[in-house]
Amino acid sequence: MARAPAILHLGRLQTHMQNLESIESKLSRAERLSPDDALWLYRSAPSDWLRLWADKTRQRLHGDAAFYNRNVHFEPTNKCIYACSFCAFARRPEEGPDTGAWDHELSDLQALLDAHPAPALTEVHITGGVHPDRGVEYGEALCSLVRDTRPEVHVKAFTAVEVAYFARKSGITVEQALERLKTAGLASLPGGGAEIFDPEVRKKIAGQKSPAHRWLEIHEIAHGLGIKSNATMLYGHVEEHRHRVDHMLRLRELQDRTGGFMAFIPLRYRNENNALSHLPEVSPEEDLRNFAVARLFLDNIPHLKAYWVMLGVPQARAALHWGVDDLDGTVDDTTRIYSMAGAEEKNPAMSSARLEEIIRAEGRVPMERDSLYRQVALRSD
Ligand code: V47
Ligand code: SF4
Repeated sequence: MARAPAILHLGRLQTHMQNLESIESKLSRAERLSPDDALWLYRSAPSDWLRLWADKTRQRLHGDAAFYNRNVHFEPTNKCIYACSFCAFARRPEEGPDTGAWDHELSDLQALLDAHPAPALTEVHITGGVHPDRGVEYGEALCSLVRDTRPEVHVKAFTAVEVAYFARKSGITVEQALERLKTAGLASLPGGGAEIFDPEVRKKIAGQKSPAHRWLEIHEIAHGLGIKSNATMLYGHVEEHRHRVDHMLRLRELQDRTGGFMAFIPLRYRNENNALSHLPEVSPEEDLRNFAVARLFLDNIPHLKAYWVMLGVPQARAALHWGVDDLDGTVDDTTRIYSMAGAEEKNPAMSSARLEEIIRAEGRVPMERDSLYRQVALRSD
């Protein structure tokens, strides 16, 4: 009687070691991991081992470089026809400023640009709620304002969810909408709106908005038009590890076809002021493990970004040792999506000097990049 548990324990230990060795052997040959491997990593890989292999993989891809850029966000409106249960940012379209709803004018974008004269800025990231009255013409107006007044600034704008609505509202195809936006100055798509692709989970957290296949299709169309993009994953709410693996697998498959994704950005669910506030947030360790699994599984998306605005600076710094090579940018206190949902950074802003100092303190070489990850010529602030 007493021996059975010991034998079982030994058997489990052997299986554990075999899995570890098999995955290690794949990683040492830079061979692709299977979805089962990724699931096993989430559930069973020792944290020290995960960190080590994610770091080695990052080093193989990028050496000592850690990237950042000079960017601001413009959130044109937080009025939204959808009501994602994790979202603390959106307001109903009929709500007024007394509830915290806003609706900016084009002149507000101009004022933001004027407040950041060259060379303070290489990118403006534009995203917001899905406003019922706004079609592609509005998106074009925002893009062309940047193109006409600040041609050196890259416009990364509109999630696939916003693009889908622009097309629907204007009675055109997504391809036509993206072509028009590109002509107006759109240069890349941000990674938002992906959430979790699994239909059951998506129904619970973002049931009304574009389904997974639509998000992926819009990015595929964008890539076909020469518009690069990013991809996010909102995790740590009601999903399970298998849903994260499924999410990353769908991205990996699309990337095999197009090569259009530049960066993957895991976004840890923050639980303040939304309909899922009863859910706890994942621990900092789970957060770091998630970065590591992403680095190891997504072998064809070059960059892994720790969005410091969402994570807080200490956790973003730690993530640099778990596979991350990019910290996003200076931001300069221009986004509210995360502070409204409980992120530590209430007025997120960092100078490029501070970003560089942080990167150096973690033993890495700071590399200012443009939005397509080309190195920006060195210059002083
Ligand atoms: O899609 C909203 C997320 C995303 C919460 O492409 C939340 O470089 C956690 O995609 N807890 C939009 N996350 C932001 C985004 C992004 C951010 C930074 C860089 C890039 C890039 C893209 O924000 C949404 C959603 O997944 N989000 N609410 C929340 N409570
Ligand atoms: Fe609207 Fe985006 Fe918030 Fe969903 S996450 S409610 S689409 S602003």
